[in-house]
Amino acid sequence: MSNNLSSGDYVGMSFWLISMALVAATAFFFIERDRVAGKWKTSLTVSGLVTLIAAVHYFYMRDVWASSGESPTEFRYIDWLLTVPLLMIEFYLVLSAVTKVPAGVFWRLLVGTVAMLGFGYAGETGMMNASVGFWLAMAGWAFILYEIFAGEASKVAASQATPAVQKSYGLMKWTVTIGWSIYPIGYFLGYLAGGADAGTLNIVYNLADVLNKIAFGLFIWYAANEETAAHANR
Ligand SMILES: *C/C=C(C)/C=C/C=C(C)/C=C/C1=C(C)CCCC1(C)C
Repeated sequence: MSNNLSSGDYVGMSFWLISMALVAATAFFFIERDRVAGKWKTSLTVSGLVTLIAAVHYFYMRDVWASSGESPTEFRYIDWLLTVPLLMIEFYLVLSAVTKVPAGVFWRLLVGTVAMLGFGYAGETGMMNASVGFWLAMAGWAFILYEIFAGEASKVAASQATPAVQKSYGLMKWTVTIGWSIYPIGYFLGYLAGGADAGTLNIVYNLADVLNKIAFGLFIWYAANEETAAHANR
């Protein structure tokens, strides 16, 4: 058993690279928080918390991988359990920075996220039949997608958000659709379609996290900047 990276362990290296990118992103979001208008600070704090929580998990995940060559499923799910609800709540925060948003939006996003992850974990660890867990988790994801594409959140965004917020909302929404689809595909291949190569799966998850955690935060940072500049008295 070794906790070091061996040359040629590209999966281990991707864990290490992403860990560092997450640390840097955390510093960036926390420093930039100082520069944006007051009502944007919470969104940037949450972006920084997401990358901070993920960075710490990545250090541990890399160790699991480097020492055993196994997928760090437990750490991934604990990371998701903390970061995914925070990412979802960003939709509420971003809209709240420019308009009044009904509390139901916040709760529906949270409930959909928790259901998605809870059923996914139950299915993946054998507490529940793997396909039943998968489909229930998919229903949780569909519920979230409905809210942000056609539900109250989307209506608030379309009718009351500024152009910069609409742009960032759109990018966030497509990230949750396309970027997030990587995880159920991985689950499907790994548990329902006869198994996937653990190394490939981990590299794909690691790259997906760059989009879903770091780029997602940058989309919010973009709106925060535009709105801060638009309201600056110069
Ligand atoms: C930063 C980490 C993120 C954004 C992780 C997101 C994870 C998901 C969207 C997982 C979704 C799942 C399904 C939709 C069905 C199968 C079970 C899951 C939990 C893999």
